[in-house]
Amino acid sequence: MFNKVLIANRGEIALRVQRACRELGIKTVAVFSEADADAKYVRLADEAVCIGPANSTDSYLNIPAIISAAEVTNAEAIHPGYGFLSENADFAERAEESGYVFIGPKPETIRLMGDKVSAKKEMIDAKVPVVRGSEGVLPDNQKNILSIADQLGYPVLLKAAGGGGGRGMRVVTREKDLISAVSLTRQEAQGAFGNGNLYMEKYLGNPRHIEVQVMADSDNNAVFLGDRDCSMQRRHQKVLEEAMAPLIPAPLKAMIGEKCVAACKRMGYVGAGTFEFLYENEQFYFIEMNTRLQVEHPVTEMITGGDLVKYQLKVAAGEILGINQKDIKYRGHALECRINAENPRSFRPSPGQITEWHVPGGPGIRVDSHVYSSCVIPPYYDSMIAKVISHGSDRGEAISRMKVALSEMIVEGIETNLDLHRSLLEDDAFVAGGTNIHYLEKKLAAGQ
Ligand code: MV4
Repeated sequence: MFNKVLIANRGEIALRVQRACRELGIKTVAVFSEADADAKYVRLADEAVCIGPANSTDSYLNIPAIISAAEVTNAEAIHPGYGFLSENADFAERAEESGYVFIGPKPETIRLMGDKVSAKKEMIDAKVPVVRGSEGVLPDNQKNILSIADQLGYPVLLKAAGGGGGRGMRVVTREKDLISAVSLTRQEAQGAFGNGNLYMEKYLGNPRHIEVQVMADSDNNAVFLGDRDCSMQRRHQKVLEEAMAPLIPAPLKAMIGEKCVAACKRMGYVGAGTFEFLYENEQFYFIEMNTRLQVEHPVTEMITGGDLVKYQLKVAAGEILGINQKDIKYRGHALECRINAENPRSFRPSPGQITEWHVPGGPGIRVDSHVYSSCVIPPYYDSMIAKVISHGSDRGEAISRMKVALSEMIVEGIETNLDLHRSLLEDDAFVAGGTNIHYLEKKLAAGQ
């Protein structure tokens, strides 16, 4: 096992990774920007290195500064967390060239999944079901583009190969809009990702967003650790997640899980990964793969009893996973509410000083947060300040426990989305389970 790991991230995930390291007897190096000098994760780390000014471009995205921090502290490995450089293949490559283990899949795997066209091709080859669409990159020829859309039937969705997570997409409902939509989306993609390649898919109207968690070691062992439902979202920001996804037949889940495992083995995947699917009319359609640990990993940990970060550290150090698929047992149900520092009506970030901070507790409650009373939430980064996770013997108990938890939670000095979560937990459609990706936005638009 490693002696010392550098954590190339901030906030709650920096603390989460630090805790796993400490359990395994690994020393930790925190890196921080000038805005995070007083952060909890900085104080708790064995060592801390300032890597630049508040702006993430100059600090948490500054590859040379992070590699230098690893050099001066003699770290052996780098954990990228989520966001920032976690899915940057160049960062993974440069870390390895400088002699550090990147805690994640190989750079070529990150690159393969980062290009959404090559990712989709890989899944087709691995027999993972995908959304019907153009085979590969859209051609330049207008007639060919029109004929692909004609075969799929409208509406179609244009997606950028360099996009992902909802960036670089456009729905086209009529043939007469297609050509201008292609050139506009291409221009936007070229500007945003430096890659004008597009692909086209049949647009699914009312899907759910279901994802499968996988974990693989360097000896080509791979398992899936159940699934999550992340349909409750607004503008591609997840709000509330759960494991497992409700109301999906177990045999269908087992089938899709096995296909994800086969895909991992086929590409020599190492580490934690997530296969994202759309789920509509009892069918799964692959959309993207995330080659990192995800924000919502705790709900999977609650139902499986495993520690995903410890698994990541183990397989990165070259140890075998040591878990067989048949030994993975699912227990109960878990929910995660993302608590954000934001205005409850405009959803704009609400940074500032937290004057009162009381976190909930009790049976089945876990709070992952880097926040403390009197701390200042800087305006430069993501507005998530805590994840409240509940676990119960079934979905009903997980909901009840979450309601009690949120009724105890007090955050003062800044605005939060706590009331949104409280109302969602009382929402009949949410309580019934299985709401689709548009549900929350429609509910908010209706002013509920
Ligand atoms: C889609 C889709 C409908 N049909 N693809 C958005 C994020 C990116 N990961 C893929 N996304 C979508 N792809 C087809 N063929 C609808 C979405 C989508 C969505 C997906 C997951 C979670 C939230 C979403 C919100 C809007 C659109």
